Amino acid sequence: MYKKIPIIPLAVIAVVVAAITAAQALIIDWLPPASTEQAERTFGLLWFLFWMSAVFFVIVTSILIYAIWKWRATDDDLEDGPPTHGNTKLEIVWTVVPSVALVIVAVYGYIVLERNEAVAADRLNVDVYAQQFNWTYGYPEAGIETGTLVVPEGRQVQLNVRARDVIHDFWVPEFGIKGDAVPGITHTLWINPTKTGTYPVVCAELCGVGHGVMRSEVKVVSAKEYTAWLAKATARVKASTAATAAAAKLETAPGDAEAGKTVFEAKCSGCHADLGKTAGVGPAIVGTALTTDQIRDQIKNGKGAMPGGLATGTDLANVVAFVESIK
Ligand code: HEC
Ligand SMILES: [Cu+2]
Repeated sequence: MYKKIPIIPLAVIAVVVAAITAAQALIIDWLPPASTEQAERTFGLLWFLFWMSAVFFVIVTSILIYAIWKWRATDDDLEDGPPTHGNTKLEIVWTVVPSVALVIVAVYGYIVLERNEAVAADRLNVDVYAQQFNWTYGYPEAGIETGTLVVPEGRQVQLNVRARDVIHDFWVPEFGIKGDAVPGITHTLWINPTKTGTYPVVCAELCGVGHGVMRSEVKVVSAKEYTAWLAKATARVKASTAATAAAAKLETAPGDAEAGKTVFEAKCSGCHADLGKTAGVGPAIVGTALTTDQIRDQIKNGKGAMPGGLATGTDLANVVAFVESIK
């Protein structure tokens, strides 16, 4: 009833199909170089899945090609095929083989997931903030924020991915990780960088008109370089915080109305005529209902047609004192 298996033609077809399958897999550079332990494991699993599928693909495709070529019905053949009953042996084989294959893949996949998400006690915590259309990175232990993600090689990094507006997706192809940034949710990812270098951070979730340019960079540096970078970044943030605090202190210190008058004549008289007594481009200031804080805020930040930043520091404190003195 069954024809003998045509071993030789089938083998020839299989060799050709296998060669084409292997060539497209090997010639094209499908994956970026893995630069974390997670990427090494994930890419390994991916290739294992591919080669396993390739084996089945070659078997099925070769039989299909042979059947189409050899057993094709002629144009005038309108008969039904001969009725055949199932083949128990064959059915057992095509049930057991895929089942075993699936179990192998499931176990391998589980092992990769388990190892990729094994949390190290000495891990470095970094907050990743996605926002239309850029990325910011916070180092909670150091209290700083940066625009480029810098992480040390050889130490686990925990990325706490969050969104400040809409849904984004944090993706570093070389790291082999990708995670949605969803408002209200913290998505945790772990990486163990193994290769120093600079890699792209890509937003992988359509998030608005600027989505295509929502890129950033991550630098993997040696542990020593990381410590040096962190110290420098922390010092810079401290210095600018101190400068801002010092400026705020100057602005809010009690001002000298007499010195403020000079500032007013130089910076304000163009719009507030007659030392603020009558209206020019701006209204008369004498008798203003604004509080001291409101006056300071108005001069600092501007309002309507009045530009901000005309007086800063001690000048600001003095001109506020002057406006107060003519209230
Ligand atoms: C370019 C013109 C211009 C200059 C220069 C300018 N102002 Fe004004 N100022 C305005 C205008 C216009 C308003 C009204 C703004 C509004 O409420 O929309 C205003 C409003 C104010 C008010 C609020 C008055 C009120 O009662 O609401 C104060 C106080 C004031 N100016 C102080 C100053 C001081 C002090 C300076 C100098 C450091 C200054 N302005 C320089 C145009 C100017
Ligand atoms: Cu996006």
